[in-house]
Amino acid sequence: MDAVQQANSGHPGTPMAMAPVAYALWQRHLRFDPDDPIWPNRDRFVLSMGHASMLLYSLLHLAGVKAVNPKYETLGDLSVSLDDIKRFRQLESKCPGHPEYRWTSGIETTTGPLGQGVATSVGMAIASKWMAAHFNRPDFPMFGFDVYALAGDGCLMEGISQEAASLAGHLKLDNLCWIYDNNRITIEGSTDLAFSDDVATRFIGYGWNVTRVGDANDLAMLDRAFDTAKNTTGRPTLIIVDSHIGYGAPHKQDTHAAHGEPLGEEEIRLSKRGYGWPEEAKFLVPEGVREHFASGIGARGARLRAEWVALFERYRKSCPAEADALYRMQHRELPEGWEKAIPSFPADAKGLAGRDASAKVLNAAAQAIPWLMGGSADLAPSTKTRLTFDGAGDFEAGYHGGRNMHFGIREHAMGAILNGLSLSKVRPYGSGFLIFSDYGRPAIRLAAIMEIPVIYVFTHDSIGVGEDGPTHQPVEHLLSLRAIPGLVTIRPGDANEVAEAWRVILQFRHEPACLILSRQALPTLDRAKYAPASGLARGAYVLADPPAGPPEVLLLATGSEVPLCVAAHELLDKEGVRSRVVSMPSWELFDRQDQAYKDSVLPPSVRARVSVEQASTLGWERYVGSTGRAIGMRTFGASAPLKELQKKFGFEPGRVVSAARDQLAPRA
Ligand SMILES: Cc1ncc(C[n+]2csc(CCOP(=O)(O)OP(=O)(O)O)c2C)c(N)n1
Ligand SMILES: [Mg+2]
Repeated sequence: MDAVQQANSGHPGTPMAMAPVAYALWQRHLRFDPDDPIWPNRDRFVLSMGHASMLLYSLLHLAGVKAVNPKYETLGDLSVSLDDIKRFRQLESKCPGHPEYRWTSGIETTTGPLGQGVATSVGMAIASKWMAAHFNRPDFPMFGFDVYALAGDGCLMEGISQEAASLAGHLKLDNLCWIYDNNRITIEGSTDLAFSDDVATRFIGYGWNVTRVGDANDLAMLDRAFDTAKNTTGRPTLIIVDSHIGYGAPHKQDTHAAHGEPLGEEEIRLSKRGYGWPEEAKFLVPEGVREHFASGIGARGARLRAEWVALFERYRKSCPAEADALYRMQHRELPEGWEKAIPSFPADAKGLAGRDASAKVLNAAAQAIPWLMGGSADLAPSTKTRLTFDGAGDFEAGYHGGRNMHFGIREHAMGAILNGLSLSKVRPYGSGFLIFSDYGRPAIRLAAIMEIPVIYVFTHDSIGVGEDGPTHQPVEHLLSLRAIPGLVTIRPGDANEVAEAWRVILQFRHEPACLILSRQALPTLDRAKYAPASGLARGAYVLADPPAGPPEVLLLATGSEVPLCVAAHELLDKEGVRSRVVSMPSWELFDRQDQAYKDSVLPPSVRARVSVEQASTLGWERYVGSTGRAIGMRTFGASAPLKELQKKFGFEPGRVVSAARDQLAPRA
């Protein structure tokens, strides 16, 4: 109440109502050591209703959770000090408006967009099961953590939570527990306005165990519910808790006024009076409270972590290879020599599709990196992301050791689950058609905010899809992914660029990436004739130059348009026009290069420039300049065989040649 009042902004009602629920869970059940909030086998707590962030900041403070630095060390500082709480929602405070992973230690995932947290928790529960299957040995139970997520009406209304709950039930994730704050209030007022689901029946239908606590202040019943969750096997648990938003605020309890604005000084005073709390004291932590937490969650967590660390020491001796893998995985490192697995492809005019080249690279890399796992939203036969080698297996209800995930047709939940896997340090990839990246975009955006190395493989990358037509042909998607800060997009132009793209992406530790691949075959360029594909690492590189003399026109392309520009380049050469082909698979990687490199690829003196990409042209002016020419898509595509579409939309060498000539013509 005090923090929200002081910030003059925030959400007091739900932290007030949920405090006993969070208390019961943290103090009596959660296996979490405040002294080491990144201990690998800790239970996870996700505040899916991120607007109730003050609840989480209060817990982190009162439990004495320590800050972790980027080198994964705890140096003794509190993650959230009382001063941070006093500076709730202010610049640089460890208590921003919504909980932010990587910014405040002890926060397991960034939440705020409703539904993301619960869906992410499913990924964490999957990770726990997978790591148990992969690392545990007789006498060595290295993994087996539980995952708890607190969710409100909003989370349960959102489609993503329904996708995620459906999959969690199907996978029988009995290490997962969602707590539903059934306060029947959202921003506009009562849930009577828009929500009359029978939530219990719905979750029973998903295959969950459902239990109820009729009063959020009933610690004994909460205890029983958490015990039930822990003892339930073969299905996740939903605990429906009836609560009163703004509990104890005499005029605002049970109203939407308690949701998202300060209570006001007078209402706070009256609430404190009702609680038997000193009315005038602000930010008061009474004597003994911190000690109380230390003797509960603190003592339990310290004991469990010490046991785990001792176990790990013995594991290191008995199972050194597994212990090494576990350590590397936790530190986002790769196994020694993994790079040797990356194949290269011989020149081949017929070539192969981006997705087929990727299948080969992914399968090779996954054999070298045992904790690389993922799957597709029911499109693996098309995205070619299935791991096909012996022992890869499927992650299923009956077998949690498989590495092929089947997300079902649930792109949005897939995105959040990938985030949950990555936050648990498994290396995840997910795949689908580029067109459906929109269905998972909010989760992709969160991966970028959290700076976690999730990998997306998006195939069927353009009108190159052909006959499926405009509903399946991405136009604006590439640009819209490029617009997400921190997300690296790579659209390789041939099989060797695909291999180099994987090499680059797999080394990322703090950034998500989208690999954008063609459905159709692309020629594998002769790298004896053209520059090596390793240039991809710098985002853009000179692929081909005129046989003699400096280039007078630059042809910039990505993906399937690289071979198109190579063909145009050869035609121009016959006409005596000196063109340079720049393969530019990644804007983001190129933008990171120093000016000298950028100028060496795109010499500022050469203003005649043509970009070619089967996608929205928006943004290419950054590279072709205001006088350059961007060839791309300005409308939706159409349903026809690829060849006809290339003709209709003008992706033919002749068009590039004439655009290059236009660029060189003297301007009026
Ligand atoms: C995806 C998404 N849509 C909308 C919002 C804006 N929003 C924040 S809280 C909220 C109402 C949430 O209601 P509920 O989950 O019941 O929380 P309570 O009011 O009970 O705290 C809304 C619509 C959001 N954060 N995320
Ligand atoms: Mg509510």
